Amino acid sequence: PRKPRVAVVFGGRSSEHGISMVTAGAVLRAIDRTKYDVLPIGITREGRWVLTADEPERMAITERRTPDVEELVESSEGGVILPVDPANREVVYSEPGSVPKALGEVDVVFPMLHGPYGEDGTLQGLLELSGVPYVGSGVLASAVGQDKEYMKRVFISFGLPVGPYVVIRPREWELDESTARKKIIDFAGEHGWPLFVKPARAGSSIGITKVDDLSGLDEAIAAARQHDPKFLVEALLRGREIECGVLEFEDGPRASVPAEIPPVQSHDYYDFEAKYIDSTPGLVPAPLTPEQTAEVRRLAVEAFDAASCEGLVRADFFLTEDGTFVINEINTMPGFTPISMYPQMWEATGVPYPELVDRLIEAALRRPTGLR
Ligand code: G1L
Repeated sequence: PRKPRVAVVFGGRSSEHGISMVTAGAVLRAIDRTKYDVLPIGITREGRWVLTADEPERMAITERRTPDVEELVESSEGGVILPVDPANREVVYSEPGSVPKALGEVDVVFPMLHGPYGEDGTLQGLLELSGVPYVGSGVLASAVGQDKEYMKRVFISFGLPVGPYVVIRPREWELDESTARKKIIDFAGEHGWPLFVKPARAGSSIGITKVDDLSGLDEAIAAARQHDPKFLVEALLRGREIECGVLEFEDGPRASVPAEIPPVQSHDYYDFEAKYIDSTPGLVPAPLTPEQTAEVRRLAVEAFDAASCEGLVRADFFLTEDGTFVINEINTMPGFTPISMYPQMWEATGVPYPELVDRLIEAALRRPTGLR
């Protein structure tokens, strides 16, 4: 019987084009070629879908330069992938001015795109309509994972512990800035400064500002609203940052050993460069009591189920000074190079990187298409 064909989709129009490509290179290297055929599909910065060379060595970072899909386009003309024909699940490749050539049936897609049109559920929706199974969460969980307001609403409704926050919606701000500002000042009166102002729907730590007092508030709001007209204000949670990975096994989701992100002095929070490229600054496993470890693993699986995640999720917590865990967020597409936190947490749990990649593909292939 023929091997299942895995299409790895990476690059894209986001600022994390290079990170996505580096990560896809690691995944391409880890896929067992005796078991699967692979189809590397790059999306250029302009948004063209192209077949790339299957040369993961050329997808690494060199002297602080990240690779670019454009450099790996197979044909000099740069043909275009017409996503997928739902009738026969064929991915089609078209050289400019020529008849499209079928690339063959795709059995599963490994989506590796960041931000809008990647991890927010839209690509997952295209794949649903195409009837092609894919790795990771579906439309709903991806969208919930991308919107900090709805993420918190889901956690709260499932009884998970969430920190104090307020949401300012686009019309609320546009119609009456001063009332919206008062809502934030009242929140600060109750929870104290500093506050964090965050765009509701932006990946990583983009557009987030720590605000020490009223004088910095308007600038922080403007920064957040550059990324999303909806924003959140959160209280500072004093305590330790603990993360936990969840992975779908044959019999359901399991949590990894947790990790601790030590506080950083240089920047106020863990930025996306640090998250995706730098070697993990985390302590794996986190130095926690057996009871704390069990508790955070239970909460991580509850968060996975609350958001209807599939495949994997990274759940991020604060262990507050009173000894209780508060869930900060989930990430349906966590940093995924072999040195990123999520793979490191599974490595420490006994699942090496190639097995992790294989389990994700297997979970996607087991999943029925359509309602589930
Ligand atoms: F498909 C998975 F496994 F769900 C998956 C896909 C993508 C896990 C992690 C990622 N991560 C990335 O693609 C990225 C961190 C490079 C950009 Cl979101």
